[in-house]
Amino acid sequence: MNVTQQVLKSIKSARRSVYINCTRRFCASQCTMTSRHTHSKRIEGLDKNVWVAFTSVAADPSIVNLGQGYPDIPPPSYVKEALAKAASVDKINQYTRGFGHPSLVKALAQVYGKVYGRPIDPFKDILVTVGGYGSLFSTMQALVEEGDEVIIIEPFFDCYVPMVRMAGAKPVLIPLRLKPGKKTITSADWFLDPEELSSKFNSKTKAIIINTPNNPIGKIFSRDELQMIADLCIKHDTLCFSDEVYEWLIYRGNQHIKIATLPGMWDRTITIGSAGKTFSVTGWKLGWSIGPEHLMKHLQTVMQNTLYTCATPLQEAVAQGLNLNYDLMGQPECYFTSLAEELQGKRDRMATIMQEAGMTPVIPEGGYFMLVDVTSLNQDLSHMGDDEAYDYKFVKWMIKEKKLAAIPVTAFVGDESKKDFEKYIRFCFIKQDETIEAAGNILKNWTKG
Ligand code: IK2
Repeated sequence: MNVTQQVLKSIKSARRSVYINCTRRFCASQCTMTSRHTHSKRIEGLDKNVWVAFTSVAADPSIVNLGQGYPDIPPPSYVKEALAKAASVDKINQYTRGFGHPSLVKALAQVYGKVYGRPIDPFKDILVTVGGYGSLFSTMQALVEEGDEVIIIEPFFDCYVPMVRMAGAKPVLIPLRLKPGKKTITSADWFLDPEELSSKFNSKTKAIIINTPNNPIGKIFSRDELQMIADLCIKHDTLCFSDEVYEWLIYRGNQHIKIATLPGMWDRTITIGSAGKTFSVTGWKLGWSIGPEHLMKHLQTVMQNTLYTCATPLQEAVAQGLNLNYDLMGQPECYFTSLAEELQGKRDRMATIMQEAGMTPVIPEGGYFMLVDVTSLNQDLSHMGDDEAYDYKFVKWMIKEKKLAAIPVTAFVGDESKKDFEKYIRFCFIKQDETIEAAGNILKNWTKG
C-alpha cells in the first residue's frame, strides 16, 4: 500500500469511528459529521454532574428525598399571590429591562443598601440573572479569562470548577481542614490554614470564590477569616466572588458578614444572591449579582449578549416580596429571619436523628444542609467495585436498599481531597417534619437491624 492509500485508509477509518459514535449518540439514521463537531474544548471533561445523576430519584415517591437542596415546605403565600397577580397584568407578561426589572432592582437596592450600609445604585450596581447559577456564570464569563487562576475553597458548590474551566482559567483548590479531636463537630471546626491559603495566591490569581454560609458544610466565615481573605485579595490585587445565596439562613449565635463590607473590598467583590433561596422558590430560578459599577458593567455585557433578560412576572413578584420584608426587617415576622428560626428546630432534630443512628453529624452554622460522617456504620460496599468514591457507592446503595436519598460529598471536592471527604454524605433539612421523621424511621430500623 502506498502513502496515499495509507492516508485514505486512515481517513476512512477515522470517519467510520466518528460515524459509529454519532449514530450511537445522536443520529437516528445516517451521519456525515466529522469529529471536529463533537464538542468544544471548553466543555471537555465536564459531562458528569451530581444533580443530573442523583435527582431523578426525586421522581420516585417511595424514596425519602433529602438530596437536592430545595424545600418541600410551602413558600410564603404573598409571593405566590404576587406572581398570580403579576401574570394577570398584560404588560408584565412582556420583556422588561435586560439587566433587571426596574421594580426588582429598586427593591434589591433598598434591601441591600440597608444590609451593606451604603447606597446601592439599582441600575449600575445590580444584575438580575437566571438564579445564583446565572450570576456565577456571568461573573466568570465577564471577569475571568484564559491563563488566569481562580482559588476555590473545598468543599465547594460543584459548578464553580466547571465555570472557571469554561472561562478558560485554572481552578486552584484549597481544602477546609478539620480541627482534630473534637467530639461534637460543628461547621466552625472546619478552617482555612492561613499559610496554605497565602501560598495559593500568585501573579496569575484573578479571583477567589468564597461561599458563606457554605454549601455543603454550612460554615459561616467569621470576620477574622474574611479579613484574612480580604487582606490577601488586596495584597495580590485580586477579585473576590462571594456566593451568599444562603445569607439569611443563619442559626442562633452566628452572624453573617458580607466580605464586600470590609474596608477596600466593595471595589473588588461581586456578591451572588438567589430569590430561590431567599423565598423558598428554587423553581423560579432568579438570582442577582451586586458589585461596583466598574465590574458590574462587564457582567451586564455578558447578560445582554446571552440571555438578555429574565421572566418579568417572576421579577415583579420577588420585588414585592422584598419590599414587604424590607418594612419588616428587624422584626420576628420578617421572612429573612423567620425562616432560619423555623429551620433551627429541623436542624437540631436532624442532628439528633443522625446521632441516634450512630453517625456523626457536622452541625451547620448556616444554610440548609448537614454533613454526616457514616464511618461508624461500617457498611461494606466492596461488592459495588472500586471505580467510585465510597460516598457515591454509599448513597446509591442507600437509595436502592433503604429508600433514602442524600448527596455524596466528594461531588464538592477535587480529586486530591476525595479521600478526606468520602466518608461524608449530605442531607438537606428544609423539609416538612414528616419528611424528616420518615428519614429518622428508616435510619432507626436500619441501625437496629
Ligand atoms: N450557589 C450555591 C452555594 C447553591 O447552593 C446554589 C443552589 N444549589 O443548591 C442545590 C443543592 O446544593 O442541592 C446556587 C448557587 C444556585 O442558586 P440558584 O438555584 O438560585 O441558581
